[in-house]
Amino acid sequence: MKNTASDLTRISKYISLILRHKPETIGIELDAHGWADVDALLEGIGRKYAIDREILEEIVKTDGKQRYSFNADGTKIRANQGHSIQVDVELAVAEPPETLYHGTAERFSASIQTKGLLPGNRLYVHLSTNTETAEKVGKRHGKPVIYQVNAGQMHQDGYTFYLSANGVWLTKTVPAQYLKRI
Ligand code: HQG
Repeated sequence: MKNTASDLTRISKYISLILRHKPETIGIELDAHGWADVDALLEGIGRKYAIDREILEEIVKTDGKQRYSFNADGTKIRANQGHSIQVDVELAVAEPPETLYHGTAERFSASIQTKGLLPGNRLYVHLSTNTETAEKVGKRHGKPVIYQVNAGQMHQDGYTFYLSANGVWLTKTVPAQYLKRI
């Protein structure tokens, strides 16, 4: 039986859970750089969904946010960013644009205004280069609110920024003084 587009989305969400947060769900481990063995992943997912190498390759290739990468010989796979578990995906340190954006929900704004942006369960705070993306991210949590991040000033002040393989800007925290609600 062929997977429909919504089956593929469901499998992709399951892959995100495994590769970013809970590899133990299917009894596998990630290495220090976040890599999982492709055969072990296929076997583990196969207990729940119809999947083979070809389907996995299609999911990786068509993923809207390019969330996953294979290693050079295709034996391993990892998520490019978004982890809550301690892995080092060899993020590239990069000079950020002057302004970045973070979308969140209204109900978090009082806390953000005083504490700044904190990574929560994830390893980093996620930032985007445009307000459209920030708005979409914010909507996942409730009534969206967008913060403008003075990334240029943060960079000047010595904060480190990373650009993930799929174009997400990441930094450890954003103190409140660099934030402006727009
Ligand atoms: C909020 C998706 C209270 C923060 C997206 C966010 C993204 C605070 C929530 C990626 C806070 C954490 C990540 C503070 C931050 N007080 N709340 N001081 N500081 N928060 O899901 O950024 O589709 O862990 O604003 O596209 O929403 O999964 O982070 O609302 O890039 O690939 O705490 O996930 O990508 O929520 O989303 P999350 P996020 P994928």
